[in-house]
Amino acid sequence: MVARKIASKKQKVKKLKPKTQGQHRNKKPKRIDEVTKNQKKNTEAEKSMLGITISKARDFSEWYTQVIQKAELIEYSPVSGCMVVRPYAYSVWEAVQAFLDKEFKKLGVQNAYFPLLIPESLLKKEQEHVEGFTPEVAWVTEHGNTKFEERLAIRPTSETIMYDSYSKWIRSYRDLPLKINQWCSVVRWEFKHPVPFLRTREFLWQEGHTVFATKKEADQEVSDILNLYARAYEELYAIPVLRGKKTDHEKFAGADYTVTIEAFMPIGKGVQAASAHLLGQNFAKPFDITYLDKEGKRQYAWQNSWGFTTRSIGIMVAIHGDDKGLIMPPRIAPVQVVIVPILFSNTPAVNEKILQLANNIKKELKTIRVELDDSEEYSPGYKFNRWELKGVPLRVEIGPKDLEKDHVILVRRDTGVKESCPISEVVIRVIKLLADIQDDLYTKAKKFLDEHIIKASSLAEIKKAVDGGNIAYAPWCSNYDCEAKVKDETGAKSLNVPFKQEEPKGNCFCSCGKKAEKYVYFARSY
Ligand code: 86X
Repeated sequence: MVARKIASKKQKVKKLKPKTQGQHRNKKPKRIDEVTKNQKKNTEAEKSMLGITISKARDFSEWYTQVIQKAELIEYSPVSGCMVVRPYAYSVWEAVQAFLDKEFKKLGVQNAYFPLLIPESLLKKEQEHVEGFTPEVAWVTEHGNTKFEERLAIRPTSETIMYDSYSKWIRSYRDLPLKINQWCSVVRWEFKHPVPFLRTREFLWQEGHTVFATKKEADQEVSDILNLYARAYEELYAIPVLRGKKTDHEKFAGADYTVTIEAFMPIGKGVQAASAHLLGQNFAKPFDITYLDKEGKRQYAWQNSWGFTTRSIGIMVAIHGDDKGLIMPPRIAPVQVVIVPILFSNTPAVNEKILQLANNIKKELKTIRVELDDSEEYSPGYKFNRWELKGVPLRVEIGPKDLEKDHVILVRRDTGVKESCPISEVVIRVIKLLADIQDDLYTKAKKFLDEHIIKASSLAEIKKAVDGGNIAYAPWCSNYDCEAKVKDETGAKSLNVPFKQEEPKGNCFCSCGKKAEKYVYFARSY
């Protein structure tokens, strides 16, 4: 099934030129021995320019910074904390967007667009939700040289501006449910060190804002949306996630409760991957979102909000990448297969045949996102490195020897495993390999996650687990005091309280003497 999904995705990707040019131009086809010699030289020189110069295990943060730039995902901007999302990264976002948007529509959600600028009075209408965030709000204070009478916030999230409209639109039970989503960017002036995708001051997201007559419907939707978010991570990004409820202390202040999916970074930190909130009637009251029920009685409506961001791209880079660069899971890879013809022969007729075959294979793989790298400026070795850096899941090599044998070479990006494949079987084999790569990336990440969840029944054990770069899974009495002790003594936060868990036996981890009610995950986090 995965194979079919991969095959049905059509996406066009702009051909990207490497930044580094000049030294290694092999304009004319060369003799094989000559090229092999040069090629070796090239690889060394090229590596230092194009390749990743630090290992992921040695210095993760430097590795990440190099990968996202060298793979042409982002460009830094003149404003700290803002970034340019380049076509190669935007294409990933479009794939995830397409999936989520389709699923939202199946749930009856419509897209709309609300203003970027929010008057201060409106933003502050629901105090509880804005209070903690005030220092993060960016303001527009003037036009030309004239000050505004009231400052305008650049939206950090759109609850207030949307609910101002909702209060006008909702009159009776017949107007419900109301389900609106918007795709946009938001600005939050974070003070922590910015990291592209993972923590930026402006980021792209979708925010869904829905209104129901009953809490029951709202509860159901929160659960449906979180499942959808989990599917985007697990099925598209090949990233396993932990589903659960935030503790009261970690939930969004404007919500009755918050549910999240959490992912696990290779440096041993948790990271919130997406969230959905049951807002209850916390916004309905200040914004006067009421409806007349069937008996003609006025009732406050029930609301949800939920969001998914480009942080997901950063999590994917961090989890799957290796010392050669990115590894893109096939289902969201802008280029799923790259064909590299090896034009070494000094017989133009042979090169011609290789190119013809390469073009034929490209045509046959029409349901797959294929790039044929037939540029004459670069050596095959250079091309291999470049497409590996960009994380293309599968490479097809076609050389003179392959031509003779009616075979091509297929090389997996994730394992480096090479195989020879008869030309007549290329399509079916490529589809199978892409599905395998997708599954294997997930399995590998799942194994890594599972191995790093450590059961801990005391504060000391939690400390040991999180100090070792793990997630602690600990029995908890549900009181904030005990949760706060973990933060104070280890620096770790609670990630969430998993939905699926066994009945905890015994007492709370912190020796408060109370009976444990639930298991909770703790980890250092982003
Ligand atoms: C919380 C809540 C919620 C819709 C989501 O998590 C998903 C999509 N919104 C967002 N939040 C704020 O409300 C917030 C408010 C201000 Cl004023 C701010 F500066 C930063 C904020 N950050 C998060």
